[in-house]
Amino acid sequence: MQESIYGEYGQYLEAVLERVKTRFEDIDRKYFEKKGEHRIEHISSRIKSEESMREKCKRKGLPLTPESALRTLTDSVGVRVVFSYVDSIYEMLEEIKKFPDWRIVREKDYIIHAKQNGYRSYHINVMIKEPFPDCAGNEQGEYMVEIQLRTIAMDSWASLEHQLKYKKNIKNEELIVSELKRCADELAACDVSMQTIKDLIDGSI
Ligand code: 0O2
Repeated sequence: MQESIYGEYGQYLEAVLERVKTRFEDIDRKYFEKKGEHRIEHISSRIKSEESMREKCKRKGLPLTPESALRTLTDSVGVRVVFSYVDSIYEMLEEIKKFPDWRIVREKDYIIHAKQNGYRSYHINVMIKEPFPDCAGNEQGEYMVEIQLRTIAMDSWASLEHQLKYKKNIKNEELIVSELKRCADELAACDVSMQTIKDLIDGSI
């Protein structure tokens, strides 16, 4: 049998993922206790499959080793946090920046700088201190996690666009690309309106 690209460290990835999810759930629970409402709508997560990680390493010209999969590439563990309102994303970011055991190594604001196809989301890649050994030889290891912060609207667009991308033999591709972009921009406008409605209800504007 082929050896795992994650080596012996693959056994810790599920625990890393669970600890990240718990961190967000705890923050949201505390927020609910204080304000009586949730900011997080839902959380989804995945460990990148062996196949997908091998393919990505090859595509990037990296050797198929745990070091490439767990340190050079930063998305072996992925957590997607979906919020009801845009402002909550930036509030959560400020909180994340204060965690003493998390260090942001890469940050991409695809909300202010949406991708050309209309994709919106805030991506951060964090290095997290964990109570497990890592492939760099540390007993108290460091693991990379990609966190995507989005609204419900951004998430629904990305899910549908992802499904459509894998459909074969698409006719009128140009039209579909421009329609998808139009939908993304309309949803972004809705996000702004929903935020304004919330702020009006809260009396903050
Ligand atoms: P999965 O299974 O979702 O993880 P890469 O593109 O991975 O070589 P990079 O710089 O890490 O390089 O990519 P980026 O743009 O920071 O983030 C990649 C991830 O963001 C993707 O993961 C998607 O989850 C999401 N994403 C980025 N662009 C789009 C897009 O145009 N549409 C959709 N639906 N999702 C997007 P993976 O690896 O594709 O898969």
